[in-house]
Amino acid sequence: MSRYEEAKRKYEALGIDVESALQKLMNTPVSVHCWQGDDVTGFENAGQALSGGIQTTGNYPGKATTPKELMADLDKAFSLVPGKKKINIHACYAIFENGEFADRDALKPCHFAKWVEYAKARGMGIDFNPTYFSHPMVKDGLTLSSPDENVRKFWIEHGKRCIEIAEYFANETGEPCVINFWTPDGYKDIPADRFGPRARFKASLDEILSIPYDKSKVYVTLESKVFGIGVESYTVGSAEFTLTYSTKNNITPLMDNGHYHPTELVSDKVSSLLLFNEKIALHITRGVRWDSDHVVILDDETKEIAKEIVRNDALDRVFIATDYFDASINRVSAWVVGLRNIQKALLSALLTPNAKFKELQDNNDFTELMAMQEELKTYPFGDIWEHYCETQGVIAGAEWFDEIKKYENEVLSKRG
Ligand code: RNT
Ligand code: ZN
Repeated sequence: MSRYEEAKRKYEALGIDVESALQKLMNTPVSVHCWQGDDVTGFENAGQALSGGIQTTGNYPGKATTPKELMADLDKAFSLVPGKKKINIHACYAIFENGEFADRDALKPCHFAKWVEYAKARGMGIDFNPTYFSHPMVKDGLTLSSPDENVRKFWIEHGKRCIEIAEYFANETGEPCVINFWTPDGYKDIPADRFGPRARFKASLDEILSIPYDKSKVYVTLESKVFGIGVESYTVGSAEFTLTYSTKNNITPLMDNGHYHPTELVSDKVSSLLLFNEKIALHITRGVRWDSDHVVILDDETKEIAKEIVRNDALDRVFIATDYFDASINRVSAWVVGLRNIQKALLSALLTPNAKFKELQDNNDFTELMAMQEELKTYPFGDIWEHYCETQGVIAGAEWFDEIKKYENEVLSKRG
């Protein structure tokens, strides 16, 4: 009997249907953030530093600086990760040709035709993000909540243009497009008026969402945040604001697990949001003491988030996306490690006797629940994982890293 067969029997003895777990996993899309590949730089070449209170640290050689390089790096990463993927891009990754340029308030679908071509050739959908940072029209750290009407107008227009582009992605790829709104708006120090900026943000969002779009193809999500670098005291798009706005306006709330106070856990929030929303969205990341966007590892919180999705039968109600950026290590490897870990976390949740565990909880049998949960941790998960990778045509074991070394030698190290 193969190691897989043996492992499968063990899980089956717990009442788990392993084949169906693998089937579910391979059909669950994970939206892969393109911005890990170039430290959130994009292609506008406007010489703008990364702003918005987010930061990449590190200077590992080989960063992608052209669409061609970024796409090649994405391909390398995709080849080492099992499961269904979508590609998640930001507006600042527009691809201009023949010396053409369009500012953020004038972006058109044609500026993303190359991404559509890329996605179609790989049978992938595309998710999208308007870019409300790294731009001279971010005035005093503000965009949609700015007291300056011209600033607000510019960014409202950007939002509208991006919704149009999102619909174009959905139409072209045949897969719905999740478009996430996140703005860095906030203040470094204690504000004198908290209400005004939020009222302006609300009005700006209302205006953006007033344009017609096909809600069966375009899912608008709104991401909250607690603070950013240089924006420590007040964030306009706080958790209360974005949750209430999303629910009231029938859009989708997005939680990034780096965007809460360190003892707050997104895994605990998923169930509440699922009760009140048809769909919810996640940015999976790893904050180390702050919203540092370290590479996702197979830690307890990542596994707990996966459990909440799986045991609430919500794999088709949660838009799962990655969002981290580490410039201190090989960027392709960073993608692969984080994405494999999300697959592993989901698989591990799928290989859990969730119904049985719920029953133990409801019967107040916390002794057995603890004993069983701890026993499960040393079940032969790795054998199922390896089998899953093999069926997906992806290197199962640590040898995937040889591919990274090869790619670094042959491609990344040759970049200026
Ligand atoms: C920032 C948010 C946001 C960005 C991306 C680049 O704190 O997490 O999602 O990381 O839009
Ligand atoms: Zn995020």
